[in-house]
Amino acid sequence: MKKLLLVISGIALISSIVFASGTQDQGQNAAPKEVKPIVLRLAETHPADYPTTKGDIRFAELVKERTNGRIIIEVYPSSQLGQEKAVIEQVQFGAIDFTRVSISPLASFVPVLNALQMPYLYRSEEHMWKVLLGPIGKELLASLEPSGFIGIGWFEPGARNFYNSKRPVYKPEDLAGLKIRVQESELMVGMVQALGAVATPMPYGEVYSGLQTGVIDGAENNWPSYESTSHYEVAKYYTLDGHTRVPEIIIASKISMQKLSKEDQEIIKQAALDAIPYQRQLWAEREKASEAKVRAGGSVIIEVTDKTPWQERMQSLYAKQPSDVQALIKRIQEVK
Ligand code: GTR
Repeated sequence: MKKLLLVISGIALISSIVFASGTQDQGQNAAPKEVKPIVLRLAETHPADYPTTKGDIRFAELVKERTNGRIIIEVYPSSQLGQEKAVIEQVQFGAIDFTRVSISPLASFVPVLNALQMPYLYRSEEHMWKVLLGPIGKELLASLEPSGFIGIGWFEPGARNFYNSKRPVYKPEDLAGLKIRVQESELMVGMVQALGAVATPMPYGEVYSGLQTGVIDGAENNWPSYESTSHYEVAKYYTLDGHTRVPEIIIASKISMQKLSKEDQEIIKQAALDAIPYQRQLWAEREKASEAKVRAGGSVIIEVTDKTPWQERMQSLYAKQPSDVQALIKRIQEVK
């Protein structure tokens, strides 16, 4: 009897081992293969707490959510992946997948974009957004493709104003001879020259030391950038001439996007569009907060009541534009 019991329990043990290992095998075969997410990189020049960076992060979150974690976009803030122009080049050859940049440096690659950043072009922020979200904005996003980029979406750029460390500027003549940093953009060089100042193109990250060492006397930017970079501490005269609204854009590398399915490409585009209201909301809040901080910091803020003399100086710049840009400018002006 004892023998029989031993044999039975022996058989039971063996069969349970076989069964267990069988289910284990079966389990391994049946479980869905662990799919590694596609990890893509987005380069941003601003710090992590900046409204535009937060907009990028929202965009990345929406993509992750809507692809159930299959596509992860990692946002690299604070120019960790390089300054804007260098980053754009890397996006063009697929070494960086996405970037959020100002269209100013991008227009060196796709000159028709200049139509969107002409000085004193928009009547208001609303006018600009109507253009960006309407047929013109869509056409211009599509116009990037032959240059190796996929236009994904727009972000709020605010209005840009001149600032300098030398003197209060009330009218264009007051800028005469001042060395003003501009973005790496031919159009912006032309704009500053038309105002009688000396244009110095340089990357954003070099402006603070440029101001500090006197390599430049001034620059131009919106309230949040003037504040977040601490430029206001070294160049305290800020003139509210609002010469440009230079749309911010998210672009993807065509090489990176082509590796994704059409559905995923659509999810990415839609996610960027859906991040816009969030970025605009944060932008409006930060604009106010930055203005308050700059004023409290002792900057001298100069209001410009009559922009006519500034606008008149831009006539030659408008006249110089090629016919495709001129045609777009006309259409933009006609957007009601
Ligand atoms: C900021 C813009 C940046 C960068 C910078 C500059 O307003 O958000 O992307 O272009 O201006 O002046 O270089």
